Amino acid sequence: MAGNTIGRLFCVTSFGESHGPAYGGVVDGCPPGMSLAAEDIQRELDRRKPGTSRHVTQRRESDSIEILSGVYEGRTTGTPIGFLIRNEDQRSKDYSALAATFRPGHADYTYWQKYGIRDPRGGGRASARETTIRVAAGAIARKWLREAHGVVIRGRMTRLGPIEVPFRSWEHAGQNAFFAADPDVVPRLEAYMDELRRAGDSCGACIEIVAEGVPVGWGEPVYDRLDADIAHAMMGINAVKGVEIGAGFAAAEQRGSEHGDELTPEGFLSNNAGGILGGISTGQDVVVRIALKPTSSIRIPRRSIDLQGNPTTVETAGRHDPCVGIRATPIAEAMLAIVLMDHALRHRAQCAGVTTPTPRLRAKP
Ligand code: EPS
Repeated sequence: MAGNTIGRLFCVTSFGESHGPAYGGVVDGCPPGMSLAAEDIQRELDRRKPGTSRHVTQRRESDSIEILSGVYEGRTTGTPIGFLIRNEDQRSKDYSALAATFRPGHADYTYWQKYGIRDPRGGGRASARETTIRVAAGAIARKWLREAHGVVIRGRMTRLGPIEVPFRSWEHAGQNAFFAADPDVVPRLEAYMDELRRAGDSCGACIEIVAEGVPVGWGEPVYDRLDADIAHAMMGINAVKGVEIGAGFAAAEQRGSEHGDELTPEGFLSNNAGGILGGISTGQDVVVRIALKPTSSIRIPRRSIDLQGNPTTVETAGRHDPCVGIRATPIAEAMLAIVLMDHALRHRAQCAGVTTPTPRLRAKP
């Protein structure tokens, strides 16, 4: 009802605010018997955490996970997995001026009008720091998906502001602060970010996430299509303004003779569908792209209003990501994992015994 839970059979709930004592999550529905240690989750959290390069917020958070329940002698028990990540480096005075106005492009205004009360410190519930919980829950999902189905989920930045980031190889995406899969572009990205930071401005980014090894059949038509649930999960990430699956918006420019992925005994010949047809996975790679807006907390003065509606200007002090997209790759990977695991369990519940005479086609070679 209140929008803090995602998933039906693999069900993730988060709570917490950026300047409260902690964030926490509950993952309900994880099958019993999977080995799970805090380190399995910590590894993923460390990919997202702040302060890891000069291009992101300098807030110092260890993002250390404490597992509170649902694991006994190193294995999941099938009961709710509760966990906590304590906030360690709040600097709430940075936000005192913001309590009386609204940052253009931020949730300040809508939270205030909706609830009539808001915690302005660090953006409160609207803070991108909530994504720690998504990454922690996603770490559980991706471990289960890998072990139970051989699914591998990877992500990379495809655009930083005006700079397109080409693909060279997945291994490079894990070796720089931008999750860029081409090391040659990194100096340009760094120079762009250094200039942007000096100007006190911010920029957007695009991320691509690919899930390999998803079998044919996951997804529940008609309202819970796999692509609809992926879009729901991705749009739920702070700052996301666009989602594409497969050919995405470019599909509008294609002809049917070009778009439809031909089937041959050797497999599909292309993947414009992004691995999903009729809301059900095809067995090809699930390919998702998201666009993130520029961060709204910038040092450049912008016009706004005060609580009485009088004109004012706002400029945001404090520690902020000049581009939230730089840390978005592990978050988007996690959201895809959460959705895929939910649908894997749902498919197993209704259709586990289904067989057909038709061979399962290989993904595009
Ligand atoms: C955020 C504002 C900043 C960021 C924070 C997200 O918080 P603060 O002003 O308290 O430093 O540092 O990001 C994180 C701490 C994090 O872990 O991602 C916001 O408004 O979204």
